Amino acid sequence: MFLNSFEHGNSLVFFKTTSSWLAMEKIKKTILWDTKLKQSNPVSTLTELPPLGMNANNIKEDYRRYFSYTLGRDKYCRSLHYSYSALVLTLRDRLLERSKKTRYAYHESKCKRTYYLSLEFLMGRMLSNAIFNLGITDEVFKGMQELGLILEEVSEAEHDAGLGNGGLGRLAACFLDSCATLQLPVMGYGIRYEYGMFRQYIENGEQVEEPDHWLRDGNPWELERPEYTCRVHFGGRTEFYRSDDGRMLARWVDTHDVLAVPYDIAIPGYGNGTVNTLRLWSSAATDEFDLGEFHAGSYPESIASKNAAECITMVLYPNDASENGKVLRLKQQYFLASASLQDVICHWVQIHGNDFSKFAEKNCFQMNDTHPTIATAELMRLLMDEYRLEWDAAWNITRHVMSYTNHTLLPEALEKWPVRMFQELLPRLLEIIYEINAHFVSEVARRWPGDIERQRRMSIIEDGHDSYVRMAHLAIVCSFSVNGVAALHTRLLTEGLFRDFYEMWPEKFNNKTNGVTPRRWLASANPGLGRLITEKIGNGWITDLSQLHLLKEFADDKEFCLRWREIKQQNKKRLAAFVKADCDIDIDSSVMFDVQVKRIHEYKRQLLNILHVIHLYDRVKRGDVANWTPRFVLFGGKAAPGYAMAKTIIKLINNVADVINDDPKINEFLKVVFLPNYRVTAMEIIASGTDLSEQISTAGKEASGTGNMKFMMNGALTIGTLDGANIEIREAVGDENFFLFGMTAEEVAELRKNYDPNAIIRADEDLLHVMQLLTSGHFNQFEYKIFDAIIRSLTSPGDPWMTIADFRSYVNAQKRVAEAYHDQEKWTKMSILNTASSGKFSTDRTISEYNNDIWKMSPVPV
Ligand code: JNB
Repeated sequence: MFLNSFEHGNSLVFFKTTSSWLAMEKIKKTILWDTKLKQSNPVSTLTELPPLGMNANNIKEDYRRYFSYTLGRDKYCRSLHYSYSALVLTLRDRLLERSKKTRYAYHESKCKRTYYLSLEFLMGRMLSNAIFNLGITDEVFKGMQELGLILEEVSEAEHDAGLGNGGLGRLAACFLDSCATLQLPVMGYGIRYEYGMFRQYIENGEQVEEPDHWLRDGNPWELERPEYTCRVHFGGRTEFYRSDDGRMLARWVDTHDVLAVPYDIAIPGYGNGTVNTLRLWSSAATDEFDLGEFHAGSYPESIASKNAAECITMVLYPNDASENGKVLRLKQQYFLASASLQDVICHWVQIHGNDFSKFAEKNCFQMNDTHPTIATAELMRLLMDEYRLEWDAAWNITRHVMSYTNHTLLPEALEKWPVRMFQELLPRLLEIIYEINAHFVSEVARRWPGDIERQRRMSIIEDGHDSYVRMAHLAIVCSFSVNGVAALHTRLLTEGLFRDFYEMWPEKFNNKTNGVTPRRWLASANPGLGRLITEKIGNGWITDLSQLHLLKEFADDKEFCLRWREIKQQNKKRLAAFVKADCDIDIDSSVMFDVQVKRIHEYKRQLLNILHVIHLYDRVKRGDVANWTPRFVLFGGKAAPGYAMAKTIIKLINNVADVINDDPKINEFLKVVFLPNYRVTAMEIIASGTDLSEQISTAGKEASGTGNMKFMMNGALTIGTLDGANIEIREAVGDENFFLFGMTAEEVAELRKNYDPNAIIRADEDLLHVMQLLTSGHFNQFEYKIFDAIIRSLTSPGDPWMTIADFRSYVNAQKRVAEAYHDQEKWTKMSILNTASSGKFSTDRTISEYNNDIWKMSPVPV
């Protein structure tokens, strides 16, 4: 007989699994953390502490105390890590002080709250952002200087918190900054991965992945909150029983449980005293042993089973557009959803008891893509099974609190889970999903009687030999709001992927064009430009980016343009030094910096860019260099470790770069670099040093893009297709300040029917040359056939990305770019107008729209 046990005090308590289930549940809950509740509240913890000082001396004093005592270092310590840690602890105190005030303000105002559920928060470094938002940059700089330290060097000791893949994860981080700055009661819930996004090295031109054990030296920002630990169930089975009041209730039994331990990170608003919270869950084993093995003498095996539990939050999945049904990933998703909902509900019950009548009025959950969407069914389970609400009451709450954001149009990125996997891992959740689906499908049937095909298309369950749970359908059915992340993306969703749902519930669908936080991506990443802007129009732009339009009147001011150009020059030098340090290649900072940094994916078409590079190389070789604009073409980005084509693209870029950079006759015209390990911290240097931003995805494929906004804000010009937010960027800055090329989404769809890339190649002499260089093995002289897969895909009539179709139009646009760069005065004016028109792309605007249309909260001043 399988037994469960848990340790209580000194005695092990044993229960037969099912018969004593209720008794055990009761006790388990109370001893999760610490049974000893405070009997009285000692007055000392209730009285307010005096506020912590914010000047250089106060910072210095605290720093020295942390360095010498808490960390125990002395004057012989050479490692910057401890200086960094001592400074973070000093700042964390100031953040915790404000965080407490913010919590009290939220509590006392009884405000509505929103929870941002996301498997990814790509925070990057947090030190300079915290200092900046606290408004003490000068004081900290001074304090450190007096201690003989350079703040910038100390900052360099921080690891990037790489808890995300790309756009979706960084968007979540920018959102948190804007929510705190707008004083909105928003809490982020995520996973505290032990290993973040892998570190990328390039060896022999190929990507090599290395684990990113970012927590190895500890994370001084986080505050462990073991008292809020909760228990997440997996496996087991469900059974029905009659409750005291005679109702039939379900319960989930024989489960394997995992503990979720929260770690909090403070999220300061800019200059307003608000500090919100990002709560990250870490998995831990319960202290229950598998006593079957225990008594059979397999003590080590029974202890080893702890590993499985601790594994859940071990590593971030490094896929940015697809995922192939791994059970560990589903565990991560449910772990996040369940722990976060339990946390919110526990807090609710503490204040309101079991009265959920106002729960929907006061709470909202924003789901970042379908990844945390199991939260919908989990909320139903908690309300019904744990708090005994009837189905209708639970459903009425669920459908009024859940909202869903879609981030991708790629069909292969739409998550679906095998029903069998669900049945094994989350049997009670599957039951609930089936019931939600039964109600839903009958609603479809009432609306479109007899339309069986529509019912089949819309069903949450995809039936077949292997059945699947379609997570996007679950998300849409259970949410009151569904949004895309750029105007085109939202339109394509309602016309394509989600058309049936749009016909059924048009009122659910809305657009929220993405943004980026101007605090990190302009003020901090480009302090030189930030100062110049403030000098001209004041500092209101930092919290109201639309004010940047005031710069337009200076676009013809000679002196202003000169200073603008000088700052760009400085930033290009900084970027060149960064490239030199990482790749040992010298770049002349007066040439055009042409940059494409983002995840490597076929739809983003790094291949189109490299085809153009090869074309430029071919032109130089042919001596076609009249009126040449020298360029430095920079690539960066990670390939998902299992995505073979993306990895081959990296190899091709590197091989082309080697041929070009090793040829002194080419070098004065062209240099190409693949920068390894692209990440948030790299972008902070790249964005401000870029002249030309490459946003060249196949139209209809890039949901929004956010890198495009960072570049624009920092005065880069864009060469781009009519895709994602590019369309809105072009509208904002005007066609004359944007280099447009390529097919529209509609033209792509039309041409697909009879696409003949080989005919296009034959008809275009330049393209023919480029393809001949590729097929002749010019870039893989001793690496036989390694680029065949790329050539096949480019020349295949079935190529979904239709790279060849846009080549001519792209090359022509690049010619216009080169000409425009010749006229530096005109270029500078266009650069100014780009920054001046970027006001819309602040996440402050995005978040205000989320709040006005979806969350409907009032700001809470602290
Ligand atoms: C993502 C992303 C999409 C799917 C998965 C993981 N999407 C990540 C990006 C879009 C950009 C857009 C940003 C922010 O909205 O990062 O989101 O600007 O255009 O590509 C994913 C992971 C695993 C399984 C399934 C999907």
